[in-house]
Amino acid sequence: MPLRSPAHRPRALRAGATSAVLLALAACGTTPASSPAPSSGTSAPPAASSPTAPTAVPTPADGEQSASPRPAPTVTPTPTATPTPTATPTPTAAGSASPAPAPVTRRKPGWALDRIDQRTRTLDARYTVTHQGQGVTVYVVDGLFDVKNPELGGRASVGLKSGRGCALEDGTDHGLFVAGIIGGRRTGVAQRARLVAVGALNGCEGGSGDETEAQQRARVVRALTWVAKNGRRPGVVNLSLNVDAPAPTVAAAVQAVVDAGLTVVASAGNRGEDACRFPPAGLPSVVTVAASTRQDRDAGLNHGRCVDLFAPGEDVDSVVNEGLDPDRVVTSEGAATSWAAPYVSGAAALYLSAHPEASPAQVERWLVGHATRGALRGNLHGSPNRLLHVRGL
Ligand SMILES: [Ca+2]
Repeated sequence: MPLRSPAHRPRALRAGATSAVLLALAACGTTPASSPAPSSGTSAPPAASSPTAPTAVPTPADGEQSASPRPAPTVTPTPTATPTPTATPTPTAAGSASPAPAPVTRRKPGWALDRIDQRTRTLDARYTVTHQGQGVTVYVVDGLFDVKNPELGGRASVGLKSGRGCALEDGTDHGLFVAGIIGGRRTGVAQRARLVAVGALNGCEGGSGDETEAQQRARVVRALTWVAKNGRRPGVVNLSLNVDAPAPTVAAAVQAVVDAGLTVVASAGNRGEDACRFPPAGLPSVVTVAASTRQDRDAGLNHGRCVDLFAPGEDVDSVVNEGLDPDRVVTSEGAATSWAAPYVSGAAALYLSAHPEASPAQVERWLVGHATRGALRGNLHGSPNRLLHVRGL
């Protein structure tokens, strides 16, 4: 597949009614794939976010279907999720880590980094932060990926070796792309955060095919349980995946991670439906992230009262394997909440590097309270009008 395919329309990869774990990397059928805007040194954008919702299990031959129509939901409409609290009052002292570091500016970043460090829409071709995630560990609960990729700056390692990676139709590695948004040296929000790969998937399309729905969930639960037991504070857990039905075991495992003091960030999901129905989106104490576009519009994916805030999720830059692109950085096409959540995870790492003792509730309160209000235009489908903002630590 050509890496540059501006007219590429993402194709559906999702499996049929048996799928339980959906990677949140949908393409929004209503969102035009805008032309890629390579940032400095980046190149060749493959359509990184092709599938509407590839599953953790091998996908049957749905690869040819159009992504536009929402697949008939296999969801059981029984939201176990409760709305995520927008603010939790636990003002314990979240001590400052160190003397205020000097701001660091990256020039010509991708539009997403450029956007989240400023309140206004007109981009200034700069991404400036003071804290950079130093001292913070971000757990990427996802398909396993190559932690040696130079773009991860030697800061990544494998925590739980379980299952295998998820390579999207165009070759983009899902977990790697997520990790690159969190902490890639050129594309990451938090360029000094540690990244830990926690295996929670077993492929995502056309692969193994031998895991049942229960096995998929069990793998996600196992990954979360590992984090709850082994996760280091200050820490953040990124979940760019969703379950398409109520899942008490997943909810309990997520809560155990929060109880262990780690901040959990989840994608809202990509069906264009109520995010509350796709845990871990909307679970208590989880920061739930919807995707916005370069034009500050709702990307049209999951939405509603369970969303805490928006972050960029369309045409974003991140890391791929060298075999896919020699520069290892590409711009995705289409929209995906898989790509939006890691911007918030990176932001949580920035905050925790300034306030290492902060509780998950405090981190969430900062993320939500510090977001830019009223920046998003158009119909938000019931989601709050808040856009991630990272300056001012
Ligand atoms: Ca900027």
